[in-house]
Amino acid sequence: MAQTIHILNGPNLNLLGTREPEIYGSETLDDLRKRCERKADALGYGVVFRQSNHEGELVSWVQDAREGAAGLIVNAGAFTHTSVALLDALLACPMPIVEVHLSNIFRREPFRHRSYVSKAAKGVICGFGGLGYELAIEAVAASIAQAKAG
Ligand code: CA2
Repeated sequence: MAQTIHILNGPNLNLLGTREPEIYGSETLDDLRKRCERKADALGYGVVFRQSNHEGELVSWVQDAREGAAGLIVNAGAFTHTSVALLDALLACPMPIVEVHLSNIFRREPFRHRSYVSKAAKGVICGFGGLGYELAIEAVAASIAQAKAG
């Protein structure tokens, strides 16, 4: 069975494609899911793709990922900038973690410049819209291959 990459999306990302296309693009979350599934499949991975507006649910899903995921991609939405609980859950994960944001958070308001997630991430991709998720899958796959090679 294919190894899986878990992709977790935080609050309000279910609204993608309905508002603020100039910041977040015009793709819906379902478009992003399909994009991720195609990319992961091409690299030999399965995908678990989830979104929640609730911090505790995201924490539980990070804990689920500890059990079986080969890699983890997180767009924690606004919780990126606030959640120590999410950071603590991520720090307990042994697999490669890549943080992704659709927008370039460093070109935006100062409160978006700080990320708690980054401390647990191997790397961060931001500002490339939906393409960033595909880049994150490539980065996770490369990190897994690198770890296997020793
Ligand atoms: O750029 C990103 O991916 C963000 O994680 C998106 C979050 C924001 O709080 C972060 O600072 C950066 C917000 C997602 C909200 O998405 C919406 C999409 C369409 C309409 C309304 C909200």
